[in-house]
Amino acid sequence: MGLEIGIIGLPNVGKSTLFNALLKKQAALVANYPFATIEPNIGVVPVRDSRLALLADVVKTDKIIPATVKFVDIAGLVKGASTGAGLGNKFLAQIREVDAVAHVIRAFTDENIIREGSVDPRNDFEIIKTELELADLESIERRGQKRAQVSEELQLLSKKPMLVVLNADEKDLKDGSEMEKNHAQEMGLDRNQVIIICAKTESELAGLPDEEATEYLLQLGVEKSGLEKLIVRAFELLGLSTFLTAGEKEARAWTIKKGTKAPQAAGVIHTDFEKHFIKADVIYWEDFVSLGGWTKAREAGKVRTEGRDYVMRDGDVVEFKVGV
Ligand SMILES: Nc1nc2c(ncn2[C@@H]2O[C@H](COP(=O)(O)OP(=O)(O)O)[C@@H](O)[C@H]2O)c(=O)[nH]1
Ligand SMILES: [Mg+2]
Repeated sequence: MGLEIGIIGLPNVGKSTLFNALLKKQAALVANYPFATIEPNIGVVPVRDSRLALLADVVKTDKIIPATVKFVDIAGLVKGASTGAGLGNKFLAQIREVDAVAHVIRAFTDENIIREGSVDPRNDFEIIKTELELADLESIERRGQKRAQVSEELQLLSKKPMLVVLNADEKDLKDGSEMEKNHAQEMGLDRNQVIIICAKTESELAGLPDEEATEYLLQLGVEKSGLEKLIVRAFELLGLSTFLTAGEKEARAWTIKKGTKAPQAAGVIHTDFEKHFIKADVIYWEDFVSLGGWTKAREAGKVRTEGRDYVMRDGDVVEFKVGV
């Protein structure tokens, strides 16, 4: 199960700048793990997870496969889009397909860059929200059905889980958390739905080697890059969680919904694994690392055997036993 996030927003707010930062990250990922064909408006980036390197070290493998997030650059949203020619079908379909939308809003100050329809964060937020609601109404009318019925079968755009990405000035990052809180309040959103980033800074960070990027972040007075923060918040918003596998072949992270039980988690690795699930050997990653891997952990009696009803915990290292 991969997480998919669609990037939307008015023109000239920094969507492409942010997306290009993503593509730089993708280039680094592809260098290690060749992907199949990739479309120009799609960027797949790794989810940073420091646990993987520790696991890889213990099981003596060089191969680390992080969980990934797929970003889709969804262009074409302007004020009046839903009333005029109507939002393009492609645009609507793209939004429907993603798990969540990241709504980029301009909050940087640069007089040289024209505000194309953008006024201020609150207003821009309302414009997009209205367009999505109008698009929903239009599709409801087109169906000619009763609203209550339709809302059940239609995936309403305005109900999509949403993160608001405020593209601010670099100097704003340091006190980002306060700014996030204030804007969230103003927009009537949950505090965790608003994220301050600086797209320009992201673009620079994405081009740097890890150590230099860390140094840069330190200078800015922030812990995580904007992209990392965005990914973490999206996981929280959608209630996602991660389990891990570690063997001779690779150390790997897998994305599941919180509350997923062992057989369904096994099914994320391979659909047959769910069908033929027998049991799961489970140990928390910290214990796995401190004990020194599967064999020693088993000798110490720290590996639990769990059955069909076991609810996976974030950070579990698992070996699924499946029949044939
Ligand atoms: N000062 C400043 N300019 C930015 C920032 N992000 C984007 N821009 C500029 O704003 C303009 C529009 O950005 P772009 O990413 O193309 O916007 P899009 O239309 O939403 O894709 C470009 O000239 C960018 O260089 C930022 O964080 N700070
Ligand atoms: Mg663009």
